[in-house]
Amino acid sequence: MTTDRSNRRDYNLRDWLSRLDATDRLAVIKPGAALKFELAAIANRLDGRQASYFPSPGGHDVAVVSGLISDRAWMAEALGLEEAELVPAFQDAVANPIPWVQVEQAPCQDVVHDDPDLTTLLPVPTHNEFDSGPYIAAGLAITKSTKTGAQNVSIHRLQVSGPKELGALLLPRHTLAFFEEVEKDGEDLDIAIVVGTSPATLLASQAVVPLGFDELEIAGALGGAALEVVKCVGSTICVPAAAEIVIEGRIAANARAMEGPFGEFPQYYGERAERHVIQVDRVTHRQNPIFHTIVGGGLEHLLLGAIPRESTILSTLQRNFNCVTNAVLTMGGIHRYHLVIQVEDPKPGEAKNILLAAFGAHYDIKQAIVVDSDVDIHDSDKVEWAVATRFQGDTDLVAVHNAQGSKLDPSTRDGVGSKLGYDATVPRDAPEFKYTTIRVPGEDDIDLDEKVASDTYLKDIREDF
Ligand SMILES: [Mn+2]
Repeated sequence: MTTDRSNRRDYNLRDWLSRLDATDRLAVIKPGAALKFELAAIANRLDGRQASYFPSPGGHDVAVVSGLISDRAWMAEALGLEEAELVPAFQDAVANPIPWVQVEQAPCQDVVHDDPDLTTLLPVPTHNEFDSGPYIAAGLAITKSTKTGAQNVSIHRLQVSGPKELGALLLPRHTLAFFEEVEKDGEDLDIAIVVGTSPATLLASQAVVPLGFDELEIAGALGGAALEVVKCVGSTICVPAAAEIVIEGRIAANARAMEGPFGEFPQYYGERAERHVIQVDRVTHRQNPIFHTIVGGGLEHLLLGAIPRESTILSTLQRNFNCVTNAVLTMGGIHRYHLVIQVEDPKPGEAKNILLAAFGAHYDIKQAIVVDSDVDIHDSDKVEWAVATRFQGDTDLVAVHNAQGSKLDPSTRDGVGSKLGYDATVPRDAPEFKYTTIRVPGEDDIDLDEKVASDTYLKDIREDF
């Protein structure tokens, strides 16, 4: 499974902004939009149509951008791909990562602040109504295992708690694993938070891959060339050289503080609780840096999770089931919880096995539907039609109760809930005509311009009405 990378185009952030601008997809916002609510309000109103660029938000001299990638087609374009190539390209990048190359000098270290005050240095916005305050929402957190030296990249919501303090939600994944390796000995863990990277790096950061995979190597493969990185000023962590802003610090051992609430992807708030604390030592940035923010619950937030998850889920399913051709996390299921799987000629009963495997592929998945190859899985009406006409609750339903789900789904019991699977494929032993879909011969070939009457002919007809 290798993809042709010759046409690959990895836009860096600034080139991508120029591309959006040149194609009427970048709204430049007048100076003065307030960082609290107003910036997010404008970004949300433009979400999916235009990215929003604030050259001087709230009187700040650092620009903010939001909505960089709020459509699958935009993401494909930013990587020099067709939309249908996006998930296969991500699968390929995960399977064939490209090691990064280290450079000595990098734009992201043009300016160095050794005594930064996060409350004034960066234009950090407050997004949703009950957010506890300003959040760095699009920061790529890079850490390094003290055991193996492997790096990890992930995005965590980061509350600005003080001039040099961030509150972080670390889910039980890789950043937390690296931190727990050192916290037991009372040691802090170095961290770099990178704001403003290429679309490829942003997408790669969300890869659902095992511990030990460096997502920056996936970013390189996705972009078609090794990523250039530079060593942090105060640690051995390597960060993308072309990044806009790098916040260097440490996840503090034996420190916890209140964090949240924060508006999350399910369109509800992540709750306030005792969370990890990051002490900030330094901020480096480009000349005239651009601060990227992802408004919680917006299309950019949803989409960045969707593509990498679809890729991993599809790879997992395809390892065991030859008949699986495609999978999509639907928008209605906030690109996390509801999955549609397409199959080509499954064996009797196989759809049920696929459903069970889907529940194991990612704990977030709550509902999965298997459909045949004649159903467009990107069209929710077509998927619903398949359920309406090819599914019966007594024979085609798989239900698993008291399973691990998403803690951010408010209907779960602290992340424990039910999973439902629908086999909406045509039964293999059904009489053929029973499921023959209706079709008017020649419908697709009709040239309406040729068949629909012109005005002069109509005049005569209308006199007969
Ligand atoms: Mn990881």
